Amino acid sequence: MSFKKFDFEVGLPLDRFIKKKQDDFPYATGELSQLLRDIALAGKLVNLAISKSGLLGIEGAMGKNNVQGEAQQHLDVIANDRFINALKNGGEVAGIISEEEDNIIKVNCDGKYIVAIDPLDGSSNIDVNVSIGTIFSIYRRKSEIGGKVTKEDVLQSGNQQVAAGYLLYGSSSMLVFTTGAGVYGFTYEPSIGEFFLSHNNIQIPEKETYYSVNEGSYFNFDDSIRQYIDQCKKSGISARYIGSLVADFHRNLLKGGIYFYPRTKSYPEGKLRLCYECNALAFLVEQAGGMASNGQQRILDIKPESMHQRCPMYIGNKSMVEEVISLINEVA
Ligand code: AHM
Ligand code: MG
Repeated sequence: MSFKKFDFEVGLPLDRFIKKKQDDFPYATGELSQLLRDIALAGKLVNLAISKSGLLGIEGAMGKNNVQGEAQQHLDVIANDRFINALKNGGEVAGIISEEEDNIIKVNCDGKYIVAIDPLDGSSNIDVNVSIGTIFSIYRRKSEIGGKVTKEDVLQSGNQQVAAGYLLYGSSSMLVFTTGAGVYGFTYEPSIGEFFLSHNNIQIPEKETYYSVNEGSYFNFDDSIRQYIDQCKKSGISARYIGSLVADFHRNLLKGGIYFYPRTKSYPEGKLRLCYECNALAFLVEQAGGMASNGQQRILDIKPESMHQRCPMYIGNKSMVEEVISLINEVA
């Protein structure tokens, strides 16, 4: 399926954008538009919680009380609750899978959509004021409306996504998403509580600006990956690694580069989760003219076998992803 890409006026509020673009959405019934609004609303609430976390004492470990004697909650638990509640209240969603929950969350048997979400990604950065994010994928359900959500509904390949995106909680907070017709970025204006279009039809630059990988694991990577890293260094490509997938991905999407999390000795399948981390970013990067692979095949074509399955990921500029894949094949 391919849809027309449009250039919109920068500064357009998210709601107006969604309304204008509705005709371009697959299944233009308005429900997907509403679902995106629900996600944006939960994103605002999470943004608020993050910006106050130091004051409210919710950034620390659970089991302690905050300064007001209230039980503290981890921000990732808060984020999970905010998104689940927003999606429950919205009514468009039949089922959710979340990094924070072992099982499928059954929401509304009359809902048409399935959401896969990592409510707050970048756990090592949550407590230290470094950018973190939310990642989401939206699918049409496969089972009949009115019935129970099935495994088949939640274990769809990434190429079945009807929309996907992320929220980045950083120096500015942003919502970036695609519905299969280009990638659009909205910056949050907290004083009036609105997202405005700031990044129109994002395309990843061809320039190989950055490589992003946790080099602390260098000696735990396969030879091919070590060779690729050495090659990046010899070419003088700058290294950038935050350890927050959304922030690392967002920077490379705007500046050009590759992010990768290969298999390691501790993570033989890689660390990242296919259903609610890799697929959404793979959809976005392809829409932006880039590429995402697990080293063997296109991320979007992998058929998930379980909800929390992990997968190696190489994502970013086509030229860089192709180069690392060819080394993986050569050295294997
Ligand atoms: P999380 O879902 O527990 O936060 O783990 C995913 C995160 C990604 O945001 C990040 O890219 C990666 O883990 C960093 O891992 P590492 O610390 O091993 O480099
Ligand atoms: Mg995560």
